[in-house]
Amino acid sequence: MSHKIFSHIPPIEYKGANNKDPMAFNFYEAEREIYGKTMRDHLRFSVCYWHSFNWLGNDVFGDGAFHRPWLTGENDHQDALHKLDAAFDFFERLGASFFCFHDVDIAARANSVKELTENIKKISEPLAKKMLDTDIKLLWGTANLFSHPRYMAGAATNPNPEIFKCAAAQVHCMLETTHQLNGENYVLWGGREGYDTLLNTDIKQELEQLARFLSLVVEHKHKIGFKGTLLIEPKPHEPTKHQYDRDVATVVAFLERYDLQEEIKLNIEANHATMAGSSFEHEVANAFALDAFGSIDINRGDPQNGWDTDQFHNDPKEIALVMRHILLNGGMKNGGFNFDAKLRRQSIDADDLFIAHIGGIDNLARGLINGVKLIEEKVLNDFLEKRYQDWFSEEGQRILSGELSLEELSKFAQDPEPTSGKQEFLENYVNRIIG
Ligand code: XLS
Ligand code: CA
Ligand code: CA
Repeated sequence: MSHKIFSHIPPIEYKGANNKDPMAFNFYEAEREIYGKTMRDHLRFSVCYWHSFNWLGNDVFGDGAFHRPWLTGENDHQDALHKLDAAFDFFERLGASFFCFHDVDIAARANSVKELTENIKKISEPLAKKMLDTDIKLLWGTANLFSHPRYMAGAATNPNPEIFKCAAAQVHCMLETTHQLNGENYVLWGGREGYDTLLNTDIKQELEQLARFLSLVVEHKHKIGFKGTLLIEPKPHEPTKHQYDRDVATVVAFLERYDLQEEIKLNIEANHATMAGSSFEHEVANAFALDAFGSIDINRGDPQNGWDTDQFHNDPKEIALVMRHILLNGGMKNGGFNFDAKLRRQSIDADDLFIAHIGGIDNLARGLINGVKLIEEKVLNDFLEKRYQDWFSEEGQRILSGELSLEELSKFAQDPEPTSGKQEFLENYVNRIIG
């Protein structure tokens, strides 16, 4: 069976920073404690089903290039079982504690929403057994509301309420499945919740539909007693020209308008941030500032093109800066780092899937170590504290509390001595620490 493709690979181990074995970790020591928590519990990394087990390496110009014996083309229940075996074999050898999947990733191919629901039920039992036997947990579940042609004009935002009902059926099924599998979160990515042209689109109407849909999901979550967090995953475009959930700030404003901000948090994907013209660090910091942080999909784009290349993240400096925000805000709670990342089409060896994840995990571990250094050395925090200290003076507090009017403030206004923002000093410092 599927085991064959990974059976030559021993469990991946930590072998130290200077070890040259590409099938070992240089930085990730699962049980190493940092601030009273193991690295494993800090990172809570997850492997995704779709890129790693459901994709043959096909792209818009070419066919599948990978050897994935469970993707026979039949896509029946046998294939789904075969895939399940292969996926858990991979998770175990890698030492992953979490995974994520869409409904269609895990189940046999269906011709209708009803059949999909039945297929999910059928695979749920062997899946639950695998999870129990291996102690591998579900970081989040989600429904694919973008691949089937019925969703070409959106799911919740479709002009046809019949399609809204299909989306409701899929989410109903997957929310319950996620709940049964003790999933820690449930993700809603608005893949086609947007438009290709305003010539055929009523934005106001579609936003109302989207808000209604999300309220229904919230209601059902409480009805079944699901304790996980509901997460929206922002992305500015692709597949549609414009997606309503374009970035953190847009989603938070939308949630507040419909009074959903306490119920729904955000799953931030690194490359979606860059596609939106922001940095990954900005999106994470903004989510914390707006009290909306939930989880992370970790990957990267390509600086020379603007599309969603979903590559494995490999910039330790960026991770260290992001990690600093996460640690300063109390660490990952029920979120995690999900590898929503895929191999390059030429990476056809079974080992490549391991090497990609090993690199991604090591990159996170290294970022964690360096993030801690940035915090311990206090240079950045001391600088920030000093920069804002006058706001904590008596007068600063009176301004913030609203005690002083515009008129009163204008009476005492006088130009202070300018101070330096010290950007280059801070950049040099960070480079020295992380270098
Ligand atoms: C696509 C998204 C998608 C979500 C889950 O760009 O990243 O994979 O994470 O539907
Ligand atoms: Ca994603
Ligand atoms: Ca992506």
